[in-house]
Amino acid sequence: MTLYCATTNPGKLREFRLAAGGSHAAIRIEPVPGLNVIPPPAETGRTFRENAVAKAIYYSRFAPGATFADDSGLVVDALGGAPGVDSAHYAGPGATDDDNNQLLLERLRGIEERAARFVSVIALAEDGRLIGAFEGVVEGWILEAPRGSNGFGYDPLFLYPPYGRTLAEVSPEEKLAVSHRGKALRALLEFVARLSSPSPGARNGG
Ligand code: ITT
Repeated sequence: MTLYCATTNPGKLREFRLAAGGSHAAIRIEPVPGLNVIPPPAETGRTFRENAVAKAIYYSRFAPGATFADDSGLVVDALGGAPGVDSAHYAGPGATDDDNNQLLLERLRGIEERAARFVSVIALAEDGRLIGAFEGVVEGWILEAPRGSNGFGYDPLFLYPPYGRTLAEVSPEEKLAVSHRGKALRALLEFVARLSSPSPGARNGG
């Protein structure tokens, strides 16, 4: 079956496709048709869940089948949870990943307590109705300078302690195995696989 993916972020799309190509190869992930000409919805929610649900419901009206959206970001304890739902535009409208990373380093200058986590909520909707929402979290530590060139966003500053490397220094497969998005997406794919396989009762004719 095909799941339509509503993201304008190429880094997210690469990770979704990589995940679907693994243990759930029967589920294809395609971008929502014409996504680049659909006006994006305002992301006004105060939580990742609110924004993910709003995006999935909105974009599902433009897609021919079940559609999912991810709302995600970086939560830094010492900054009271910032950048949080503002992660994509932390340094202002039109900010690049570099701009956001620079601002994060400035805000954390001189601060020793640098615990942080990435959070992803993936919501699934069809025809404007919510079907489910799935959350994933990965705990880490913000470095004082970027390391690595894989991934996207805040990955070069996000040390994943069990690897001893940032998420920009590991392979896409290594990132997906432990990341917030990998966890949320695996929950989504397992949910969809269960929905689309016949129940044991139905298989036995009962
Ligand atoms: P869509 O809404 O179109 O999916 P977006 O990039 O605007 O794209 P969000 O509003 O969810 O998506 O913002 C997510 C931001 O959080 C993203 O732009 C990065 O700055 C950061 N982020 C999320 N996941 C990340 C990851 O795996 N690695 C690094 N940064 C991440």
